[in-house]
Amino acid sequence: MRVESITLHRVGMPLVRPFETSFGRETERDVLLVELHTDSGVGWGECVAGAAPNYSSEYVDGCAQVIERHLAPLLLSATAVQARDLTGLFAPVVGHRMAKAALEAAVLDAELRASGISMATFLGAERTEVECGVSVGISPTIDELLTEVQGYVNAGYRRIKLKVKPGWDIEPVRRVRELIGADLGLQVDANTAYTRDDIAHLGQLDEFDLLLIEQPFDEEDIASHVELARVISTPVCLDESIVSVGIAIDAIERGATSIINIKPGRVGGYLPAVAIHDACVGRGVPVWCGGMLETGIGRAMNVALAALPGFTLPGDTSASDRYYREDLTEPFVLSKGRLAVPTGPGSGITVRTDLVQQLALMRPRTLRP
Ligand code: OSB
Ligand code: MG
Repeated sequence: MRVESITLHRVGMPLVRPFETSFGRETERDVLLVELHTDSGVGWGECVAGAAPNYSSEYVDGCAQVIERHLAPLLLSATAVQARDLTGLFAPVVGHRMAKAALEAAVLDAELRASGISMATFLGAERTEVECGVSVGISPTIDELLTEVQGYVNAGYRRIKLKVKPGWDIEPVRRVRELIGADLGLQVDANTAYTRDDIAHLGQLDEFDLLLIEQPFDEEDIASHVELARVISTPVCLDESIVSVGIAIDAIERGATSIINIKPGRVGGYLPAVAIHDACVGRGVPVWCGGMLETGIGRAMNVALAALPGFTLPGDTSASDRYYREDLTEPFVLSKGRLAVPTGPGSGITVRTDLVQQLALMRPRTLRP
């Protein structure tokens, strides 16, 4: 396949409600989309970077620039390219995994559409639907949190994830556990908001029978996660720290993490995500599919990934209406707490280019050889 042009779109997607984490509050998702034209058809990819570099060092403007100046020229100069060649092709650019992943997704989509194979089949999916959880932001009050959680329980979500931070942890978790009862899965995500000094404090979470505690400490601080895992019974799960298969294996072997959140954008793409999945399966470590408030474009591929056999915990693969009033694709609709894995070629969805245009934050930029 030869890439003829790469068009970068920037879309402002209003969220149905603000999403607050320990690192910030978002009311609109600023999304970078990649539209690839090749000699065998079109492909789309979504970049998961946020507007500000507060979840990871990557952010939307930076991704757009590294794609435009460094990655697109490599892709546009390749005479024949497949998704599996991209790690090598992009190797001269250090890091910038979210930018690389957006291009990888578009290449995969184009390549699979051209050969009539679904993303799910290509990645090795074994299920036709996936169990869904929902990630619940920090609320102004516990009462508002309980109302929001009750809405998700009523909608059928299979597990609840609460965002926590110092000052918003033990009490909200206690009240939500009381509300949802003992049988529904509950977990927390701190997005690096704690330090090693908080280990005893975090131990208080053990009484709530949580599925896991996600990334309490800094992304580069594997050692503190090892310390925490030694003293609490709640499993420790890493998100931000896991940027490659090598780091995943190291963190597992050191005892820092016993469950891994896999986000394709964070690890450089769907193929690296599958490599981490395989490494985890080989070591008996369960994985689940994280989310970055994706539109239907990224969601379709995440749902395909989440259908692989090692994804044994419900993911942050929620329905379109948990995020957006109108999605950029046909909506993903929850049915009995599950989403159906798309079956069509490539990601299987149809991009609503009218909406991409309507919500555009800038004029699309087309890059050619
Ligand atoms: O840490 O998992 C996270 C959203 C943006 C950045 C980081 C995270 C999240 C979520 C939302 O938790 C997951 C989703 O529903 O897409
Ligand atoms: Mg997380």
